[in-house]
Amino acid sequence: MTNANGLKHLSDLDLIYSYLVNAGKLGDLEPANALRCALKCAHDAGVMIRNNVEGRALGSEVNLNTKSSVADLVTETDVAVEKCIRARISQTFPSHMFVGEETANGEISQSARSAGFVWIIDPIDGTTNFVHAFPIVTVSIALAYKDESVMGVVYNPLTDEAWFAWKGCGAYMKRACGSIVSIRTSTCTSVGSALISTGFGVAFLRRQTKAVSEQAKILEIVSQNVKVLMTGARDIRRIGSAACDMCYVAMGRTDSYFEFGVREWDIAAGLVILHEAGGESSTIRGATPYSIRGRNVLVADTNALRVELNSVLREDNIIELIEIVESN
Ligand code: LIP
Repeated sequence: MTNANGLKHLSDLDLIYSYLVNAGKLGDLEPANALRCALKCAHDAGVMIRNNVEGRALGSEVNLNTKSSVADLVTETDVAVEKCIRARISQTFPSHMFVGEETANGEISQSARSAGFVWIIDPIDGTTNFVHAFPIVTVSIALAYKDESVMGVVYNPLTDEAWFAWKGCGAYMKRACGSIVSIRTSTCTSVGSALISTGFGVAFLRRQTKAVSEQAKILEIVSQNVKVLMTGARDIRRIGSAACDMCYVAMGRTDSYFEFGVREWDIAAGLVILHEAGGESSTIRGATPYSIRGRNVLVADTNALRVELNSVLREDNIIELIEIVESN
């Protein structure tokens, strides 16, 4: 059964249990209840996002603000979507905690993270795309238990494509037509045959700060890596949503993705989906396992491609440079 928007209400389908056949209870949490809640939140958030974009075609405006720089955008819809998701989750799971880009980006203590459930939310990943109605806009919802990510849900309401995974149970995609399929990464093993996506970190490169030399160094490293791929890879893509980048690698649409400056909410859900689809992750210079609170990420379909990229891409001390820029 599909609704008018083409998104199967998985919560209405027994199918959901078939995706979680290997998932045991976590504390008092039934995985199916968490996944059903996340998919319903993603679907309802998608309606808010799609209505806003379609409303602009009829003349309504997008209410736009900036955060850390003129390139770091936030809209009323970002905040409204995150509040809506948090309210629904809190209603179902009142003891659970949140990390969210717009309303919950303060620190949660390590002891709290290690003890319970934390939902990690990016209400609109690809806000610049959303503002421009460029159709790569995703809602990203992850769940971590005792500081280990166990569930990821990513939904693009503008293409009506959704991806979801539960640790140990595989990764799946709900296609625009409504069918649900299991997904696996591609089998590319060399940079020369790879389609690779990345981001340029314009949000911190465009900050008005005194750390001009650090910004110049970041720009040099980012540009150097793009140059290496322009001559070495089959081609490069920049789609503007880290969560979607991760899902594209998970389903084999691209072979690898890397970016400096990502945040936990950008990648937490996509990382579960990518790993369940057989993908590999590390920092850009190869440190593994990748921590979702890191600031630079590289994911690939195979270990061979990841290792080759680790050897040709520069990372230098970019995290320190980002922290200097962000603290100025
Ligand atoms: C976006 C990331 C993307 C990055 C953008 C932006 P947001 O997140 O998903 O990878 O390149 O600059 O940070 O801010 O739209 O949620």
